[in-house]
Amino acid sequence: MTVYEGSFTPPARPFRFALVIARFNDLVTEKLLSGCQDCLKRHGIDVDPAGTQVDYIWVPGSFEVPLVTRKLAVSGQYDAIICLGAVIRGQTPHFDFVAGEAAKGIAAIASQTGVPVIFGILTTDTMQQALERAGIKSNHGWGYAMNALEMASLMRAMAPLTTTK
Ligand code: INI
Repeated sequence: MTVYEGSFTPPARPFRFALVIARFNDLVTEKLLSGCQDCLKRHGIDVDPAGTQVDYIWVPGSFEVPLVTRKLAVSGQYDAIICLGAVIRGQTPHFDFVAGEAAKGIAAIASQTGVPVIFGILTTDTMQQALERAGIKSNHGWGYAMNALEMASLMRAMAPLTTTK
């Protein structure tokens, strides 16, 4: 039997990532983005928007994330896509619709296209909780980037399983 797992060593053929970022609650999402970029950079990825390894796509809110992510996934250009958003409950039922659609949409895209899509959409009751997860206590953006690196690497390691003989 074989063990398949991702590694964090930069591969010979560089990875390409797309980051989809919601502007809504950008006080939070910009911090998640910084954490993400910091992690990617420290793992040898060129995060410069003018470079060839990371593309950045801004959308109005988390609800719009799946539409854009699907387009990116089917393009076949990316080893993984990281989705960043912050849905904060407040006093409105809007939260459940926005968070639910974003989660459902992202899960469906990954399973339908075979491209790893990282669910980096914080869902919290308060802005304070969101900020704590975006850098005040720890930055979940860093973890999302680690997940993308691991999944991108794992997909390449598993490539022999999908090669037809
Ligand atoms: N979008 C978010 O990303 N987070 C939220 O907390 C949020 N709330 O609470 O309303 C939110 N709404 C906007 C939504 O994502 C769409 O952009 C909008 O409904 C237009 O389709």
